Amino acid sequence: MSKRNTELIKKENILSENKDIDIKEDHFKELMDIYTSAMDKMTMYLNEIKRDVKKFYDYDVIDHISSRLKSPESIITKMEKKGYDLNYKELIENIHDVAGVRVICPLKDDIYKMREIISNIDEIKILEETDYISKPKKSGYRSYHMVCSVPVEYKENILYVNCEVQIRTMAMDFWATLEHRMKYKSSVGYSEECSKEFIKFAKTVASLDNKIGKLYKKRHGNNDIVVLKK
Ligand code: 0O2
Repeated sequence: MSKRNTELIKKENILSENKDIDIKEDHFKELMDIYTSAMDKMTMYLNEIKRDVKKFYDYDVIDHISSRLKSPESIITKMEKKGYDLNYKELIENIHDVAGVRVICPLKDDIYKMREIISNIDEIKILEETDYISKPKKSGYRSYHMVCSVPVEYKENILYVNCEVQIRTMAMDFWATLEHRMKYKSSVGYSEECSKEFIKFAKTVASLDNKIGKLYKKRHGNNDIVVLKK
């Protein structure tokens, strides 16, 4: 359990320890507002990075940024699937992707540059990192995931709120978006054969990312972006 997350629980009596979740009540909406603020704050930092790198290096390390708040149904489904009690304490402590921000980069190397830049932002604490690029999921899914703790002003307090940042290339995003729609979150059953097809597509995408990366380096050299302290 992150210490920062505990602060979110303690400071807010709305999130009293074992109160059961009711997605229709104001407590839940208030909590979602807090997560929305974290998501917006993270997006703001990322937009600043995008702008600064463009300004100083004339380089687009980020193609685009998107964000989403996990739907109440998806939160409950995930908690049930993972066997958590449906109360606020369990939600805040264990579900790290309620606030989610996605960073889409042109090249695979950009992902690791972004990771470094994000970890140098003083206000942000990295709680967890998963490199699904060097170690893809069984499905073929590739992305770099970071669970960040983001400071958010709330009723004259500073709360530290978790926000998941997913960093991936445009090619990885193409695969993940379609696989998410067609298979990962689809209610339509998928055959073993189709799953194997998706794994093959993921390998094609990975190879494409590597080839484009090599070609870029050959023509433009390394992009030595010096990590700026924010
Ligand atoms: P939503 O609410 O639909 O946007 P998990 O491994 O999923 O049981 P965990 O430990 O939270 O749970 O994993 P992680 O690393 O946070 O991954 C969860 C998110 O990663 C998913 O969010 C997807 O966005 C993405 N993801 C993970 N695996 C796959 C995959 O096989 N295919 C695709 N397309 N995306 C994946 P949700 O659940 O979609 O959240």
